[in-house]
Amino acid sequence: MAAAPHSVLVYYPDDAEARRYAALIRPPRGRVDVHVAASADDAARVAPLVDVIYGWKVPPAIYGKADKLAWLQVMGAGVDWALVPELPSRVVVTRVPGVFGPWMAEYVLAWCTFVTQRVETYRAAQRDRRWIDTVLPMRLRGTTLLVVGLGEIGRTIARTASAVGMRVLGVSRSGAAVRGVDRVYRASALRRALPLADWVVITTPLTPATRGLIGPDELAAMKPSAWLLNVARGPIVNEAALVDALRRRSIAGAVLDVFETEPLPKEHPLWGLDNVVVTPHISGPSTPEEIGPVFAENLRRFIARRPLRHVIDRRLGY
Ligand code: OXD
Repeated sequence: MAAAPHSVLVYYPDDAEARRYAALIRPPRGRVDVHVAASADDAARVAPLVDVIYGWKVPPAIYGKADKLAWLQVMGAGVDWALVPELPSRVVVTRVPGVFGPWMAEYVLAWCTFVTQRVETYRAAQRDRRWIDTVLPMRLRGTTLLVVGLGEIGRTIARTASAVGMRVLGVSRSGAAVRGVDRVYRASALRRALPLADWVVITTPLTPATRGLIGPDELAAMKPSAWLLNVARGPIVNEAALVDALRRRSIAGAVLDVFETEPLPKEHPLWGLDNVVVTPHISGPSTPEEIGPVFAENLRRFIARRPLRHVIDRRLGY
């Protein structure tokens, strides 16, 4: 039988999950062959055949063999892992719009509320059968949330926070006004914005410009009562400086979903700090059901030779 005109590699470093993504691809009959791989070796075997990769954490070594590759659709929120020097410049990279912001907005509000509703205090009292009616929760309404990175995810978090009465400030490269954000600061003015916030939420992509963006000086600029929430990438925050700030309680606490090294090593000090919440990179999960329709629409365009949607700017890194 003749090969179909297009060939897609579905790559996910877990076989069952790779198959779940592949099962939802319904290309027009005879137009697309679908290959599934969960290891670098399996991916390398089919790499010369494919013009499309639909993947997560694709091993860069396979690009050298993927001479026909024209399009990479990433399955996650961040594209930093995809923009490796091995990826040929002709390859168009597309992202997933609209999926992660709502998840992350719920995550951020949940953990802010975890703090204001003093969840740990009441649960601890319950375990001891203590009735602590002198301890009251705090209001979330009226507190100030600073979103560092006003892309689609940051804007969704900003809207959600504003809907529950939080005052929302933002930081972006341009400093341009954004609906629902009271004031947007340019990235160069980050340190002026930080002292105003009760919550600092990191949503910026990891690029050379944002690596280490939150270092000792930025942490020192935050209020001692403020919490840092990172749902973006670990290396945007200087982890050693953060541990130091948390130990000295120069900030109140941190909710961290991402780390310099993942999984967070067992011996890492962040595990043991009582003012830190560690979650295992789950604030914006990828599911085949949510990502599949985005890929399907672009696959139809690819087959019809129409321009792809949600193309990232490889120079900017997002
Ligand atoms: C990511 C994701 O890009 O979890 O980190 O989607």
